[in-house]
Order: sequence, then C-alpha cells, then structure tokens
Amino acid sequence: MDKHWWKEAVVYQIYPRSFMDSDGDGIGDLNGITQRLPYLRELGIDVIWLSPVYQSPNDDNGYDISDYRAIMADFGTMEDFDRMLARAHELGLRIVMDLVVNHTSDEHRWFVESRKGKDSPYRDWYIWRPGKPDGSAPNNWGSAFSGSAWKYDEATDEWFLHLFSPKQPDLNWDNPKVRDAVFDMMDWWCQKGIDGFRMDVISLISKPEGLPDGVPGETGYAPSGCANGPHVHEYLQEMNRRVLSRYDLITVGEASGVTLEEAAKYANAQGTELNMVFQFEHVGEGAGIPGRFGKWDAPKMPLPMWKAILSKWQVGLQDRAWNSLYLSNHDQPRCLSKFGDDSEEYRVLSAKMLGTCTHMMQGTPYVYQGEELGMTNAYFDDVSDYRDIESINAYNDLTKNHGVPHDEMMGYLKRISRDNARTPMQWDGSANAGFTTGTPWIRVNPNYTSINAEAELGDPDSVFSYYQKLIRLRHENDIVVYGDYELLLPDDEDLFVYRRTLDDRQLVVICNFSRKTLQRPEALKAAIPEDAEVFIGNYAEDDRENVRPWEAVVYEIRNSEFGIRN
Ligand code: TEU
Repeated sequence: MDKHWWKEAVVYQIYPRSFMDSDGDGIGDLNGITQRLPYLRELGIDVIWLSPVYQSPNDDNGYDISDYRAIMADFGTMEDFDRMLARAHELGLRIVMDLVVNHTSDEHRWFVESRKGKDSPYRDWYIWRPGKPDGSAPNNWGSAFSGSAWKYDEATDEWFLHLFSPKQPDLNWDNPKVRDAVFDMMDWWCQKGIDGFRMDVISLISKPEGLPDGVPGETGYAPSGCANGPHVHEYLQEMNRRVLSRYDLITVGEASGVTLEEAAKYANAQGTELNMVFQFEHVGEGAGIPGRFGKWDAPKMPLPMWKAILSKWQVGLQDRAWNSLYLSNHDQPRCLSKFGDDSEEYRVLSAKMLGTCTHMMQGTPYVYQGEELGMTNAYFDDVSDYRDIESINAYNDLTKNHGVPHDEMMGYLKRISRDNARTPMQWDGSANAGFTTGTPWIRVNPNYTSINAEAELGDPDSVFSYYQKLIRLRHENDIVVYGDYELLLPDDEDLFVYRRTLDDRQLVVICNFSRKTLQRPEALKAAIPEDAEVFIGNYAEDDRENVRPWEAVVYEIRNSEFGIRN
C-alpha cells in the first residue's frame, strides 16, 4: 500500500467560535488559537482543521461566506491568521482550511450582482429558475434547515436554490467562470502556505440535469439527487489538476450522501481527486432506522448494524482508497453522549473505549475539540440556549407545523442538536471554563468544573493522556496505519472486536459498548494467545476471562501464525 504522511497523521478539528477567546468578546478567535497551539502540540496531533474563519454574516456560523479572502472580524485580522499559521508551522503543525464552495453567503459580491437582474453577468453563477405554472417553487427539494430549498425573488420573478439557509445560495458549478473563481481563490490560500482543505458538502456541487422533483417524503436535501451528481468527479478532477496536485496537501471531502462505490472515486488511490472523504452512514445519515422527522427522532442503531457499516467501509476502501475516522464534529452531538456513556461512573472509561475503537482502525483519525477531554453533550433544556440555525429552524418547524410537543422537541435537541458540540472548550475550572473573560456567545457546559484540560493534563489516567497514547501508538506502529482490518464476532450485540494484521504482527481490538461485565466468548479467547501483550487498554489490570463495562483492550500478537511463538 502506498505510504503518505496524510495517512499517518492525526487531525484535530477546531471550531474557532468556541475554542479560545483572546479579547474578551465572548467569541473564540485566531489569537486565542495561537495561544493554545502548544496544547495541541502536547496532545501529539499533526494537522489542525479550522472550521471557517472567513468574512461572513454568520447566519450558519461562518458556513455562509461573504469574502473568501478576508477574515471574519469576530475572529481577528489576516495578520492574526498569518501569525497563527507561522506559529503552527514552527510547532510542526499543519493547517487545513474549511472550503465552503457549494454555496456562498447571499451577501457575497457575486450573489449581490447575480440577484440584480436576469441580464447580470453573474446571473448564471447561481441557480435561478422560474416557478412552476401554479406559482410554486421550481421543484419539491427541501432545505437541510427545514422548509423549501428555493427562495422567491420578487424583483426578477424567479427563485434561487439554497440547499441550506436562504442566506446560503448554491453556486452553479456547471458555469466554468464559477470553477475558475473558486480554483483561483484556492490557489491564493495555497500560496499563503496552508496545508490542505476540508471541503464542505463537496458531494452536492453538481446538480442533476433539469433539476427534477426528488423522492417525496424524504427530508432536507436528501431527495434532491444532488449527492454525487453527474459532473462531481469531473469537477474534482479539474480542481485536482488545476490546484491540489500542485501542492503537498491533505484533502478531505465532506461527502453527504456518499456511498462506498462513490467514495472509492472521490478518494481513489490514484490521487486524481481527494485523499479521503467523510461518510455519514455510521452517524445515522442514509443508514440505520430513519425517524419520522429525519435525524431528530431516529432510534439508536443496534451495535451489529453499526459494526457492519464501519467494517464495510474499512474493507470496502482497503487498497483502493482511504478512510477518514471520526465520531464527533461540529455537526454531531458529542460522541461520548451519543455512542458511549456520559454518566459520572462510566464517562472516562467509555471516552477511552470510543477513542480506542476509532483510532485502532485503518484511516486518518479526526479528533474534535474537547473529545480528547471526554466532553459531553450540554443537554440545554431551554430553547433560548440554542444558537444553531438547524436546531432553531427544526424546533419552529416541528412544533408549529408537525405537532411535535415542546417537551418532545427539547428531548431531540438535548440528544442531537449540533450545539451540543459547539459549547466552549473547557480549559480549566475558572469562570466560563477559561474560554473567555466576557460573556460566551453560547453557554458553557456546567460540567466544566470537573471536565477541563487543566485537570487532565497532569493526570496519567485522564482521557487526554489516553488520547496522547493512542496518537503516539499510531505514529510509532505501521500496523495501526496500514494493517488490514477484519471484523470478529459480527453478531455480538455488546462487543465490537476486530483484528488488524500487518506482516507477522496482529492487533486484536476488543471494545465493550455496554455497562455489562461479559464473559469472554470462547472464540475470543481463542484469538488471544496466552502471552499476547496489552498494546493499550482502559483498565489498569488485564482480565483474560471477562470484558468489563466499557472496556477497551488491544492485544499485540507477534508471529501471526497464531499460537506459534518464537
Ligand atoms: O454540513 C453538511 C450537512 O449536511 C449538515 O447539515 C450536517 O450533515 C447535518 O447538520 C447533520 O444533521 C456542512 C457543515 O459541516 C455544516 O456545519 C453546515 O451547516 C452545512 O454544511 C452548510 O454549509
């Protein structure tokens, strides 16, 4: 298998608004990030993915960009950015920018010009259509943020497409002038010395010919047929030829709606498009058991189904593409609360177990800010504490238009609102967790007094110290990066067990996704020779008979002709 630095790297995602505020305005900023770079060096990560810091009216927390070559005033200046970039490079850290080019802000110059009239030279930079004869929208597509994906423009009697908020009009990638402008901007950032791009909903940029109605009844943009559209690979290969291939970058596409077969194209080993993609099946999109209201009431996925999905991606991309590995990001609830157990008794154990389960797989791991501390959902029970446009729109839509009672809706928000991941980073036990000396833009999770970086940095048994070790083991052992993957005990409803193999070495990874103490199945005992050594584990003592609550233990086996010892 081809070796690359981006396969061996561990990426850390910073959500700048919530990471560190240096000037007391309650909003994280670039100088705050610069202050905290040594912390990330200490953790051992290699690459930082910055959620957008570009100029934006902040309708979707920066995923609505009004100037790709300027910094949002909340976050500082371009000089602050340059200082942060230089300091990161001094510390051996690479910086990946969030490229949001499926859409711009409606305040971007391009759209301001486009909406001026049908004869504007920028008209075709966006997707404008007349309504249907009955006066309704051009088709039945929905927005990811509730409601229609079309907004009517009185001045020109046409509608424009927005798969997200009405302040996020979709760019028309079929227009070569749009591609020229995007590639020129990307090159400008590469010339500044950045090290890669995370590409926002890049799988949606090529819309289906004729923009036909989608599958009725599905929610959001899912029925639009925009995912993996007719020209998406053509446009990414053009991007690769004209920009990406000219620099030593790491690139990851956020590929909403991607399938395994499509991912093998986006992340193909020939390197003609991107290094890897984020797929969404294991976090419930396009897989699992859908709810009546999409993700909001989707039931928890049974572990065998979850294991099968992750294993499908591990085996399905092996030797022909590359996986990203993640359980958390700024759009997902905290993985500890979603997949683990954030109770006082099991929080630390299950945080370490989830880290082990993810980081021992084949692919590039992504650590979301605070995940390395075992941060949990905030569980805000007052709707006024939420800030996320997706959550607020869903609350209004489902309670007002779908009869969902307030308490039921609050249950959905507490469980999976994106704001659960966007509460301020918990640095220490002082006011506002050391995030700001001002009033934070969103409430700090009240458990910061016990869950914070200062308390964990000196503690060898902390989640932070455990993540340090996971990252170090990946850096020191090719088997963790390049070893083949095989799922064991596929039907077990509590245990996730898999094997990694490289040359004459094996790792057997055992993860208990329950509070139960389970007797080890005979098949499992048979997979672990007596003198196998513990590679990493979240319990102090090894117990060969049982698997304990939320236990993660990885055994290293040499001379993989199992049982044969030299
Ligand atoms: O998210 C893509 C997306 O589809 C999200 O709506 C996400 O899948 C959903 O919230 C999960 O329920 C990207 C960015 O990561 C997100 O923050 C932006 O809001 C969105 O695109 C629009 O730019």
